[in-house]
Amino acid sequence: MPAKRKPRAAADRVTDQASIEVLERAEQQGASTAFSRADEQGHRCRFGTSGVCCRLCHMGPCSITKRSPRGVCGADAHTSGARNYRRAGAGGTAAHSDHGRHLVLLLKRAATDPDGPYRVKDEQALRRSARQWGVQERGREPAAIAIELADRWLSEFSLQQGSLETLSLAPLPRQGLWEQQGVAPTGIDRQVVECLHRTSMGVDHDHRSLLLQAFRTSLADGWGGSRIASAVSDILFGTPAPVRSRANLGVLSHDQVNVVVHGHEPALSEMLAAASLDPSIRAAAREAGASGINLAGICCTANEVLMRHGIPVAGNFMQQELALLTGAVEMMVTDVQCCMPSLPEVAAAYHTRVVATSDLARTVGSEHRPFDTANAWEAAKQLLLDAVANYRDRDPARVHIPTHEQPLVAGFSVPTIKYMLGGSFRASFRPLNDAIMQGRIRGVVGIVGCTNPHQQVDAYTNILARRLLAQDVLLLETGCAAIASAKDGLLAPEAALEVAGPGLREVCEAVGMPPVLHMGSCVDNSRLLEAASELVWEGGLGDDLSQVPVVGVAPEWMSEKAITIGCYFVASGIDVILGQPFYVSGSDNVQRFLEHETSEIFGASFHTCLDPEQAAERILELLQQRRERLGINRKSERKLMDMADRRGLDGPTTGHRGCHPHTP
Ligand code: SF4
Ligand code: MSK
Repeated sequence: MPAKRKPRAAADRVTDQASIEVLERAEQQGASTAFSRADEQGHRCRFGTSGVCCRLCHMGPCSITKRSPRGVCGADAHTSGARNYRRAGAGGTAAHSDHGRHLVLLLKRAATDPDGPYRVKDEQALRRSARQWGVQERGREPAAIAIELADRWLSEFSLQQGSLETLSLAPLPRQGLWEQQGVAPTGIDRQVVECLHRTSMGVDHDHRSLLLQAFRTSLADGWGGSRIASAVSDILFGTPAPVRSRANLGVLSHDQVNVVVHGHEPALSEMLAAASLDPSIRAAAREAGASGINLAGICCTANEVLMRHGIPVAGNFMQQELALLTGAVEMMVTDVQCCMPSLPEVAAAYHTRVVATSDLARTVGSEHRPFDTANAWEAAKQLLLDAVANYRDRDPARVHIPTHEQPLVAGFSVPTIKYMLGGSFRASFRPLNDAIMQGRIRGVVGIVGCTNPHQQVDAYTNILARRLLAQDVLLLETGCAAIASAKDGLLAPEAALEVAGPGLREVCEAVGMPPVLHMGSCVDNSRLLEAASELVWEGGLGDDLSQVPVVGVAPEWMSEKAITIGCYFVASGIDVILGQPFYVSGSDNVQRFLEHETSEIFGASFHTCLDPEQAAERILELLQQRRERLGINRKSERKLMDMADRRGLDGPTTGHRGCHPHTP
């Protein structure tokens, strides 16, 4: 048994004052949290963290060490490390892509049942997707387009041969590279199944072959399942546009019924957002003695309803238990992914009800009320009425809501960014490309991913974000990392502009764009690929994603989904910085492949930087290297470009919009 670690003080576990307050109280009360359990777990098992523990068959488990360098079957550390890595990546692809599948099925249901609770909310988004995926849209009714598109997308999951159609949304040179390297994925489901098959006992043992399959499967998610999920969400619920809101535990209310949505899939939370405005529900809340209903979110369900409705965010991943520990939550509604099994136990100390609403996700101790999209409206209203009824059981003496919250602006989809940069008639990335070429902006960095109790929550993300902004780097953020920045005040445009370097500030002020753009949930990392592709098509920054000055960072990741996201970024040609290492250190071959050989294959690789300052340095180096290769390594004076200049950008090495066959 590993020795317990000395418990860390609340201020060493979390960064923001709201979380420190709640955690200190929880510790005084002896409440168990993921923080205390991480300490109780002690030092993490070195077989597990180095990737050399194999449990794939019942001749094992085998621990591969210097003294016993092979498992019972003969698998060495390289086979074991690569198999474990690939299985984790398959889990990530399965999670995000299944989210996408559920949404496609919902789109089909909405299109075929005009009297049902869901409908196409954003016809422009539908027609945009139709053009991108090559579905005839002119002269057709939205329902017909939606049905054909949904069928097209469903076949991306079940495709048995040939490459995914959605790969055609990537720049052409990248598509060619994937074909040439044999990593262009076929059907999303088939990729996941193949991962499980190839990693079962006695099948694929070559670490290169195993790892290439990991990248292939991840591409099926990033350009397939996740990209489809974001597209359908926009069609059904609206393309995000800038919206003001607030973040941190202070958004919970003393005098309203607090309902917290948590998880990932937006189908129910969208209905809850609508139902929370229903006069009958608000009247019920008043009758119960509350002044209204306060809907708030945790994790990526929070990001979904924030992006489209401005619903406030109570917190990110490591704040899910803390929200309950305020004693002020009437109901937490969970769907799938990142919802800790500890929630019902934490809630049991208060009046809080935890309701699990997905058939996929039961948790012992929570109420299981699977949600049927056919009567979504009634289900959402009933959940809110039950939360209202629970308000009377709140014990004000046990409530502690921290006062801390931060204002924010979120809601930056790619069409919105284009609109901000160019207006409705000339929506384009041109001003951003020009600013990067002139050196006013050094590059673009995507900060994504989770929070992790083994790190001081949010600290890495926030230190890094501030360093990069000061160095004129534009930040695109998603998931729990975006919530970390929100709590740090960096999603308030005025505050972020104060931190930004002079070049970035000048550009952002000129075009009216904040320097940190919250682009959505972790499934919306596909939007970062979309934005990077726009930089390529706009011209002047190379003709492939491996050339544009863009880097991805997962500072405090913990989920298998982060492995998948990292892999599809790297396979797309975007370097990725990890704040937490992969569990592969037991195999130098696997490590070398991920950190070096990928560079030769994809033009990008993984870089582990445990320290945010070191990460900032590495990122600036990587951006600089790309700038040097593009020949834009010097800051130039601003020059307004005329048509002749712009035509000059369409040379053979600059890339142009024509690279993308379906670009509208
Ligand atoms: Fe051991 Fe091989 Fe079985 Fe893994 S697959 S548990 S290394 S015998
Ligand atoms: S919720 S996967 S903790 S980002 Fe998407 Fe946050 Fe990571 Fe879950």
